[in-house]
Amino acid sequence: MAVVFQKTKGLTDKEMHYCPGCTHGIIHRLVAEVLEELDVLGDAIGVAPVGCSVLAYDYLNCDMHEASHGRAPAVATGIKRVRPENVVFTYQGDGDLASIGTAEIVHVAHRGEKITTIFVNNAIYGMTGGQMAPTTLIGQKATTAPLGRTVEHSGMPLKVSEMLATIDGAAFVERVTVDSPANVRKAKKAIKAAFECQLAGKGFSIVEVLSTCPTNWGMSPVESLGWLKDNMIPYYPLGNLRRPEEDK
Ligand SMILES: Cc1ncc(C[n+]2csc(CCOP(=O)(O)OP(=O)(O)O)c2C)c(N)n1
Ligand code: SF4
Repeated sequence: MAVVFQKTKGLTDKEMHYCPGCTHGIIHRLVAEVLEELDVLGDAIGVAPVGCSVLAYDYLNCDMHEASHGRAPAVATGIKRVRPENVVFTYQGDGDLASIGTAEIVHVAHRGEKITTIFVNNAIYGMTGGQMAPTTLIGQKATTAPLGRTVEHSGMPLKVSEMLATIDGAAFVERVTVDSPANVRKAKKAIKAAFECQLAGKGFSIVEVLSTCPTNWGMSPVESLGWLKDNMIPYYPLGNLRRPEEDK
């Protein structure tokens, strides 16, 4: 019988701990499928963050390292420099990357480190109970912004991909989401292109994935996908912001 669907070798058999409707699991699978399809599972070294995806090291079936508090890009830099033959990537949430570790991601892009970052933007701190993140939208409620975020108090939400795309060392920058089957396919294509950029030695590559946090948004899984589409995509438009010259 023809096999039409099977589990990717890129994921372990360990049951994931994510809340129902959380899209971290989908994004894990896309990263795992891409590593398998590029035949680099045996050469890949991932760096996990703090946040809900801290346990990515248990789920991705490649060598993994842990880095605390936004330092994943710095740790990945060290790994890639001593092992340039390996495929090195970080997997980070928006609290980890856009708040605690802003400096690390800016400087890794600035230096043009040949690593890949998967940046999961769910507009809130998930693991620690729904505090406001730099990416929280105006009017969005968070435990540290119970009346909703205001510009006066917190400034506008930080557009990380737009910021990184201005940096010369950033070779590939794209924003995607996983709210529909069509967008899941586009997200996988971008993740693959980012890893291919690293394999071609072209510089730093990052894919921002707009994600859900039904638990801290206080919504059902279906409602949270609708909220992402109606509120996040208009402020964080999908698409490629930077790719190597010859790929344009
Ligand atoms: C320096 C520092 N500040 C805060 C924390 C607490 N902390 C751990 S995980 C986390 C939130 C992570 O949120 P995010 O990166 O958005 O990931 P998510 O849980 O939403 O996937 C925070 C604030 C910490 N461990 N260290
Ligand atoms: S708290 Fe939010 S980000 Fe964390 S697993 Fe649950 S839904 Fe996902």
